[in-house]
This record gives sequence, C-alpha cells and structure tokens, in this order.
Amino acid sequence: MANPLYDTLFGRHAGRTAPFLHLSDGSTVSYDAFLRLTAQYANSFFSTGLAPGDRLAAQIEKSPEALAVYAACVQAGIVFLPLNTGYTADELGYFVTDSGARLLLCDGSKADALASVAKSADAQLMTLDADGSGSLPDAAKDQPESFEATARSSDDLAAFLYTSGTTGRSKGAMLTQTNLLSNAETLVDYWAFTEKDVLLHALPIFHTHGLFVATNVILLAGASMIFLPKFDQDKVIENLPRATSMMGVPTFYTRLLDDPRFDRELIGHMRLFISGSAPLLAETHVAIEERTGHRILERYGMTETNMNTSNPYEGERRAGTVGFPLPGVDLKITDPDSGKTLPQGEIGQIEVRGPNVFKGYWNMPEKTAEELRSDGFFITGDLGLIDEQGYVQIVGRNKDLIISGGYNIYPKEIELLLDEQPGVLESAVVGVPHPDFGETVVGFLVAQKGATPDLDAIAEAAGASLARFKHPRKLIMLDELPRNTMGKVQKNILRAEYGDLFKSN
Ligand code: MLC
Ligand code: AMP
Repeated sequence: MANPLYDTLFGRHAGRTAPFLHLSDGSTVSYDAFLRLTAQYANSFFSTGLAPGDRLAAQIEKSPEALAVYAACVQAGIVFLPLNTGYTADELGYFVTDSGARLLLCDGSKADALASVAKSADAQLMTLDADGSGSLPDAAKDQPESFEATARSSDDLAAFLYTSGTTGRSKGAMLTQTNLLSNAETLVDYWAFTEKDVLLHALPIFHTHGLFVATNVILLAGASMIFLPKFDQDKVIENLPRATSMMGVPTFYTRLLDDPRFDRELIGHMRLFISGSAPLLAETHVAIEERTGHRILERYGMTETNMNTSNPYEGERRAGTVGFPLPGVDLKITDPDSGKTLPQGEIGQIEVRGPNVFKGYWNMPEKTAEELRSDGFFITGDLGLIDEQGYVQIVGRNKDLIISGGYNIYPKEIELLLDEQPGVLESAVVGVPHPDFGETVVGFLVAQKGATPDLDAIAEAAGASLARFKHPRKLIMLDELPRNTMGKVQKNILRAEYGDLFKSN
C-alpha cells in the first residue's frame, strides 16, 4: 500500500455518500465531502511549500475542518502536531520551535498573539476558525478536490504529540503510521465497532483519546460520529438517544451521574460506554450500573503507546481494573530498581511493548533511552499489578504527574514558575482529590526570609503563562516544605494533609 494509514482509514471511503459526521445544527458531513475537503487542504499545504516529513503545528478549535487538517497531513505525509487550545502563546512557542514546525495553523482570534511565535520559529502562519473560515480555507477553495496520497512506509512518522515531562520540559512523542493503524485495528475488533455505530464524540481532538482512539476507530469501522464541539452536558443528554456508543474521561461520567436525566430510559438502547485517560472510581462504575444497567468498559492508554489494556467487550468488566493487555501488547510488572519481572499479584512499574509503542522522543535520545528499553519495552511510569484472573490494576504513579479532568499536568513546570515569583523561596505543587476533575492542582509556597509574597500577583503570573487547566486552584503558604532525611520534598504528606480541600460535602 502506498500510504497505509491514509489508504486504510480515509482513502477507501472515497465516493461514499454515507455520513461521517453528524453536527450540532442537524447537518451531516459525508465521507465523500470530507475527503474532497481533505484533498484541497493537502494541495494547499504543498502549494505553501510544505513537503512530506515536515511538521504542521495546529492550535485550532474542534470542527470538521480541523479533522480534515489531520486527514490532509496523513494524506500528504506531513507530521501532524495538534496542540491544546488552552495553551498560552508562551507554551506554544516551545512546541513550535522544538518541533521545527514549518507551518503554524491557529484560530483567527489568536493570529496576532502568535505572529511572533511563528516568526521566531521561522514557520508560516495560517488560520482556521471554528466556523471553517480562515486563510487556509481561503487558499484551499480553488485547489483540486483530489490528491494522490504521498507514499509512506509503515515506520514513517504520522504525528507528534507533546507530553509534559518530569523535568518541566515537554517531550515530543513520535508516532508512526503503524503505531496508529495497528491500535485502531485492534480496538475496532476488541470493542466490536461496525459501520452501524454512531459514536457520541465530545472529547477534544488534540489528544490521543479524542483523535486516535475515537476518530481512528470510527474511520476504520466506516461508522459515524455525533461531533460535538466540547462536552456540554445538555447537548450530550440531547444526543445520547441517537448514539450507539460514547467514549469519555471519568469527569464525563461523574457529571452525567449527577444528572437525573441520565437513566435507563435515555441510554438503555446504547451498546457501549468506554472510559479512560484517568482512573474511574469503582464507586462511579457501580453507581452507573445501578442507575442505567450499563457496565462502563475501562481501558488504559498513554500518548506514547495509544491503548495498552482494556476490559473485555464480552465477559466481565471489572470495576477498578483496566482489563487485559490488548492483543499484540506485551505487558509486564517490574521492580523499579532492578527492572526484573515481578510475580503475578505484586505491585511494580508497568512496562509495555507492541506495535502501538512510539518510536521515541523527538530530539531527545537520552530521554528515549531512559524510558524505552532496547528490547522494545516502554516504562510507563504507572504502578500496577496483574491480579489472579489476569486483570491489570493501576495502583498509582511512579511519575510526579497530576491528571485533572483527563489533562496531564507535570508539577515541575508550575514549580519552576512559582519559584521565580518575588518573595518566593521554594514551592511544591501537588494534585489533591477534586469531585469534578478527579484531581486538581494546589501550590505550596515558602517565603524568602522577611518577605510576604503577593498571592494574587502570583496567580496572575501563572495565568499569563500557563494554560488555565494547569493553574493552581489554591496557593498555600507554609513555613517549610516537609522533607525526608535525604532532603526530598514529601509530597505524599502534603497530599494527605490537604486531601480534603475540595471535598464536595
Ligand atoms: C477545563 N478547565 C479545567 C479542565 N477543563 N481545569 C482543570 N482541568 C480540566 N480538565 C477549566 C476551564 O478553563 C474553566 O476555567 C474551569 O476549569 C471550568 O470549566 P468547565 O466548563 O467546567 O470545564 P469544561 O470545559 O466542561 O471541561 C472539562 C472537561 C474537559 C473534563 C470536559 O477538560 C475535557 O474534555 N477533558 C478531556 C481531556 C482529554 O481528552 N484527555 C485525554 C488525554 S489522552 P474558568 O476560567 O472558568 O475557571 C490520554 C491517553 C488516554 O490521556 O489514555 O486516553
Ligand atoms: P497521557 O500522557 O495524557 O497520555 O496520559 C497517560 C496517563 O494517563 C497514563 O500514564 C496513566 O497514568 C493515565 N491513565 C490513562 N488511562 C487510565 C486509566 N484507565 N486509569 C488510570 N490511569 C489512566
């Protein structure tokens, strides 16, 4: 095949008039219309001078056109780099420069703020707005509606997704055609998706979950999606009767559980609810079953690996577990110090290997070597065990990571910013339980001798440079940070002591 990912996910739908997307206003986008637009975008990218292998960074709102940018990159052999729409210009600068992106595509409302980012990275700037207008669509409208897919080998890069790092520096995870395609093939089969499925899609499309898991699965199955711009409770409730399936982060399910409209009658007809990206509390799982009769299917994945494990479609979906390693995925639990495989039932670090595992971090060979072993096993940074029946349980993290509403936040990045603020000697950032987001960010500060840091000014400084979802929801002054005898900050003590800060009642 000339371009396995394009041909398998997209190309084979050419000419198909069946709907691909159902939009909020009641209209639909057929596969054929979507692919014609995709070809126009691919032609535009080449006309602006991009070549196969170049990176295209996109910070754009969720829309059918945004999805066509992804498809066009795959078709043209351009590496697609989607970026969280919440990132500030400061944050974006790093991604665009580090990736060497040749084109930055952004919402028109951000073009002025991002012009200097594009200029200093020597990237072109184009716009695409949520309503499908902008300089890219203007350039594309006279382009041909066909484009011969660029030949790619299965090991060629398809996408870069940046994941934050424990050092505060984000890493560009390089994902190949095979990484994406093999996982989509496995998931369609494992979760029994067919052409008849209608997936309710309310996730963002700049992360693995909404883009590769949800979208690629639907494309491969030749099914369709109700494509909502974001998770809007009323819209989700309104559309569930038309859907057969939904994928979401745990916050989706806890919010729905709080809504009396979410009951057996509303969703009794549905085939499947899938949860992932953060732990789904066993109590949420049980409460949903009691209310609706549905057992949520929980699965476990990562940016670097796509999906690794899943509860079964047929068979017992066990609350508090992430199920079994997917076909083709080797999973082992190892001792963090020795790297030796531990016996079943013991807690250790989770390592995975398979065609889903990424190629490495862009321009970071040392970091890649630390996490990706030479035998192909990737050290996930998650801690877990395999129980007697073979179900994998995640019991914690060996990495200093906060997951808020499905978004990953690395404390180091926030600590570096807090440490720089006037009057601050040092800081520690931890995640504490939050009823809506699962976990949320709290910053602890120690003042320099004789200083009184201005907490409002510090919150404002965080606002200027960090995406909203990373902002500490509370800043707390301490006389000193708890430390062990080695001098290491004991975040577990802070988490335990302040664990009730956001308790709901
Ligand atoms: C929004 N806010 C958040 C937030 N999302 N704050 C912390 N954490 C989040 N996740 C901010 C808003 O900017 C707003 O700020 C305030 O919180 C309240 O916003 P909201 O309207 O209640 O939030 P909403 O827009 O409804 O978004 C919540 C959400 C969304 C949970 C629906 O965050 C979401 O769609 N999350 C999914 C993330 C995801 O796709 N992750 C997959 C990663 S891939 P203000 O200004 O009002 O105070 C991966 C691999 C795998 O992990 O396994 O899948
Ligand atoms: P990301 O880097 O955004 O891809 O996030 C990946 C991380 O999300 C994993 O390493 C896990 O810590 C976490 N994660 C994903 N799915 C689950 C799940 N079902 N249960 C618990 N944690 C999960």
